Amino acid sequence: MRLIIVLSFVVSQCIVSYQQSMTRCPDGWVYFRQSCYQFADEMKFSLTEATHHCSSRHAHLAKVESKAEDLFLQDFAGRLYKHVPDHTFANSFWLGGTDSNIEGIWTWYSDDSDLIYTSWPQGHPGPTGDHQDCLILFAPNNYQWYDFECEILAHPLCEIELNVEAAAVVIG
Ligand SMILES: [Ca+2]
Ligand SMILES: [Ca+2]
Repeated sequence: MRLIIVLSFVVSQCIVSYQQSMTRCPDGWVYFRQSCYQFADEMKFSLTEATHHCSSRHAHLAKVESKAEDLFLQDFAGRLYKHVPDHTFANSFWLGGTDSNIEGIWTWYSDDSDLIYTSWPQGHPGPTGDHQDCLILFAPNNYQWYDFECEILAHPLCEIELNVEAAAVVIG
């Protein structure tokens, strides 16, 4: 009985500390409006690999829900720009949007929700049936949203939404 009580205490403390760890950003991540972001510009992955990279850090590829978030991500990605000759995707970042389930219907990987906010430039997303089913911040065009093949190599842009309620408890 005593062992069970001790074990449940340990488990509950682990859960509490995990929730509390999500009230602030991991080291090296960037904070903006209740979310943490990792611009993994030292890595280049296909969409599938980038998704795994983020989930292994309890995160997901970034889900862009507002103009403010969009501009923040574009601006920060732009500051990381490095000159790499003749490499189209050298500085581009994966976001977590896709129309691989139903061509032309874009959803977010993280929760399967539809894209409410979008900032596609003129001409994007491209015509349906073109196999360009994944979403990147495209460096050569000022980090605007572009749809590309999911197999190209780009940097993962991971996001963790902070646990605001837990943060309020910790702060309170
Ligand atoms: Ca977001
Ligand atoms: Ca498509």
